[in-house]
Amino acid sequence: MGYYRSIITHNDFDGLVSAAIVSLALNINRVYFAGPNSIEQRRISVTERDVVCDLPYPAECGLWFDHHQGNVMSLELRGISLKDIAGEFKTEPSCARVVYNFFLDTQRLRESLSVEIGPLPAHLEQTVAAADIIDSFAYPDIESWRQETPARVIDCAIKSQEGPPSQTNQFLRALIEKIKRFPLGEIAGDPLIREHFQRYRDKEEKILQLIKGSLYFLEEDRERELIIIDLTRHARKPSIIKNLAFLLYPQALAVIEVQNLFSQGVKTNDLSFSMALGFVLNNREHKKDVGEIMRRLNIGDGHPGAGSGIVRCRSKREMLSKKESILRAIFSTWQQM
Ligand SMILES: [Mn+2]
Repeated sequence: MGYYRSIITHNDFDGLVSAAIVSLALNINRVYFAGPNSIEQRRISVTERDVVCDLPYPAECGLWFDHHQGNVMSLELRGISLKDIAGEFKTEPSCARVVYNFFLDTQRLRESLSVEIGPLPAHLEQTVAAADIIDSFAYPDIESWRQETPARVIDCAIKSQEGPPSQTNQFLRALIEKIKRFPLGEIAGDPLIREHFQRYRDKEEKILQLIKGSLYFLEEDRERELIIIDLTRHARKPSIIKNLAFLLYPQALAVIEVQNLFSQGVKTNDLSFSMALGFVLNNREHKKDVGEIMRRLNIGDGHPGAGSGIVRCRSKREMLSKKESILRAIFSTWQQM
């Protein structure tokens, strides 16, 4: 038995690939899944014998691997120095890339970690390259995003999970075992993965209809640059994939989704805005920065490609008027960039 006991990883494609690599390298088979919030709210206990991937830094852990710039900023706020943390942080397109490069350097590791490092199979090279694209959303156009590559099929299968946590975790753990052993092409052909993928595509079709019925442009937006998806009329929390809006308006430069916040399933008057750049901007020089818009309006944060904000309202009337004024402020800030 080595020193490290278990892996705690993000429950997305990047997190699964990261966990597969750590599992092979350190020979640990116990994996737990988490989202960023459950780490920040300390809902999961993490010890010095755990390896944490693609998640915020917990109170303590054995090894930490990550690539989110925001997580380093919050470390600084907590007065923790990166130098004092074992593992690796790099602003790579995926955490899988950070983990992969770290464990490739086995010679150095044997000395510094004083544990045996297992060999990494050759197929992981391509798996990690796929994680880079998926996690950084590096698609040149909407067609490439929609293409059924093995990585996308698996990514959608992961996103289609909606059963009880025990069932989802079982699915994710089995998938990690496959990622360790087989190239993505083989995994994507698995009938179970296909079935989950198809379920995701069916859900997407319904979401596309919902988006069609909730989409508009501001009057001042004559070039139709900024797609607005307004979901505030829904009594129950709709969950959408806002990038699907670019199927309807492929030339639009950005999309913004506005909806009410829900508290324990009950609709509140508070608003949430979430915005992302369009595919066309991936192929040209520009100065648009979504995170900067959220910060300038003092409603939230993000990075250049995507960001979100929250606006509190005391009544339905205030909610409706703020929705309008914030959307217009976002658009005028956008135009000035
Ligand atoms: Mn990631």
